[in-house]
Amino acid sequence: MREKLVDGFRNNIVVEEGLMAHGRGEAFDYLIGEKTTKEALNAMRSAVALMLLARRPVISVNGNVASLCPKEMIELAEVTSASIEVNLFYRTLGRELAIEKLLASHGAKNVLGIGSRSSATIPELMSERRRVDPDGIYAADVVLVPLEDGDRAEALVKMGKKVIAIDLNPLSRTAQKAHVTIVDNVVRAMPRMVRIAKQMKGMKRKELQKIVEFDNAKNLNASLKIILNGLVK
Ligand code: PTJ
Repeated sequence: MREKLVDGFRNNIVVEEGLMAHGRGEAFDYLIGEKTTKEALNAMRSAVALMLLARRPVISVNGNVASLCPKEMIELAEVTSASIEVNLFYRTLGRELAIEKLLASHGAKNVLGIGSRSSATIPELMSERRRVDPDGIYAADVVLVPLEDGDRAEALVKMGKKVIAIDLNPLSRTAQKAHVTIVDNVVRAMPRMVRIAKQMKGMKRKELQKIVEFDNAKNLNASLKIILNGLVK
């Protein structure tokens, strides 16, 4: 993972802050035992059901996600019929184009959010992440935001979108504000979600609606307990 991120950094895909964010994630990953927990799996099931039920699901991609798991992320988009949008906190056109090229080399066809395509604005958000694609995040009903900063997760919720987060820190603002939070490493969560999506794809909407039902606060507390127990042990 570190090598992929350093490569991404050298190729203008990952930013310095992304390397730091990874270090924070690693610390939490050690504490949850570097494995997918039952709680994370429950959250993934609810998240995938939400995506399959959505009218316009979108996966938001930043530098870290593009470097760590491009293939699996594209596969998840395909299975759930989601759009892929590049949306960067530290936005530069050069980085957007580098990420678009990387995703295209893994088979992504129509990557949203590049350059002037991001002409819509998320209200109340000051960072560069406020600029979004009118055909992507702006119009989405469900947005998957792996490895996110808290402000935008909160702003998307305020816009009435269902937000799914993948974040190793159950206490982060993103984790706390999202409707469904998967406390797991993005490199384990993405392929697992692909498998779950393939299994669920044939299910009736009613069955999926039952799976969507999910208590995020309860699940986050359970994830936090795993971390605390890890520390005690
Ligand atoms: O590529 P950009 O310009 O959009 O910038 C991306 C970063 C990651 C720098 C930006 O979104 C950012 O600053 O994010 P934060 O606020 O540092 O939040 C990142 C969160 O992801 C933290 O809570 C980390 O614990 C968590 N995290 C880090 N690595 C992983 C992770 N969660 C899941 N899987 C990981 N591999």
